[in-house]
Amino acid sequence: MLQFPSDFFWGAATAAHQVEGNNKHSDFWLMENMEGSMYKEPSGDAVDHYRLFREDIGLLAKFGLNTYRFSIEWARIEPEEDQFDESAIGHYRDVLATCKKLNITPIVTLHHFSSPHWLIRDGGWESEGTPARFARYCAHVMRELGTCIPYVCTINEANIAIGIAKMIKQFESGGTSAAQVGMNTDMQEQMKRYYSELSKVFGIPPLEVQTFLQPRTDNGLKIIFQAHTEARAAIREASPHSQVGITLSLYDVQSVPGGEALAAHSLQEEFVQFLPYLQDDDFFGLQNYTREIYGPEGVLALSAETEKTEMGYEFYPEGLEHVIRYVYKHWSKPIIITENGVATNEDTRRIAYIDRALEGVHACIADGIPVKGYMHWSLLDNFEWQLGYSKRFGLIEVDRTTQGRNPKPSAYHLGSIAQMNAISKI
Ligand code: GCO
Repeated sequence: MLQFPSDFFWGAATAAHQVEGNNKHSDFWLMENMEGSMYKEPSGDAVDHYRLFREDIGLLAKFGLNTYRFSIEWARIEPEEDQFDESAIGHYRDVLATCKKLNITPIVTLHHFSSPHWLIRDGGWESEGTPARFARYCAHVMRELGTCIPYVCTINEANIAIGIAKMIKQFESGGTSAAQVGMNTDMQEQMKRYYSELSKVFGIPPLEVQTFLQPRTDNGLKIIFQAHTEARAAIREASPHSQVGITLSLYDVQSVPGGEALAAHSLQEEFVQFLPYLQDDDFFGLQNYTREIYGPEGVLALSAETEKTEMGYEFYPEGLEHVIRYVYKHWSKPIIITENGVATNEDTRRIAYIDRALEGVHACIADGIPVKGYMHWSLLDNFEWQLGYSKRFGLIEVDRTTQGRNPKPSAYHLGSIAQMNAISKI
């Protein structure tokens, strides 16, 4: 058995909008429910985690895991600008209390893709006012709940806009990449309709609609950097003991001869350019799902024989080890794997993915890399954004007609690895 450090965080992750249900004050709610929505289906009740969180965290503990990464929903805490909802704070206080009761360490994310719709009406993620607004919300949460939050991530996948811009460019130039499988076809027409409807529902001109999951201008990128640094300062002031970080989504970037420059450019854009803004962070949240191989013309298409996940990504758990080693070249503070997982309907493949990914994590730790925890994405099958409920990332299956939970063997598998490590230390 692989021996991990005794204080290793073994966990699973969720994001509020993907599991809670009825996140009605968020931008996503408007986008999912509007005419001509690009969403496969609306999130609706999701998997009712807002009501069933006790059961879900109870299951996580029962599997043998010791950490739960979840997000607090800005649109619930501050449904209208500067109006904070005490009942939403109370809800998350209960979630944190449940973790405490079950000896589960919470890792809290303060922004996981969705934003309050008022923020978008006011310029969203291209507005100079957004960093201060985000920091004010973070300060409020941390003043209220910080004593129960040991680890906090400001922004989830702060680099996602770069990946989205790349995906759109590749799509337009007729290329293919793992990331774009699952996107709707006829993209330009859809985008036109989408933007005109967006404009209607947000009540602002189409080009002013700037949600988080859109390509960013250089100015928008600066706003993200600033949102993180201002939030970090606000969190430290409100809750000095909480460890602060960010999460970035990173492919294992590889190249074949002729693709080296493009691969290096990709790493620069998606990772290296963020580093100056993270120097004061306490940890780095690393998220990885697969690899991308660059050739002279861009990302190579996957061959027909390649094993693919439900997302159309290459099944490649070894990517995690490679990305950890790459990050460590630039980052010597603690690393937490805040997401890693696979969309599949064959749970045996999830088990294989977990085992192979953990072998890589273990090898990194053995080489002295400070990896402090592994959060599997995801605790529950959930709302995979534009792709709706069709992608199964969960350790727990959910019957959305009854909201009944059915843990998969992979849940017990991951939990038993955690448990064996805990027991062997006694
Ligand atoms: C992300 C998000 C998650 C996704 C997951 C699977 O990484 O995009 O953090 O919300 O659901 O990655 O695609």
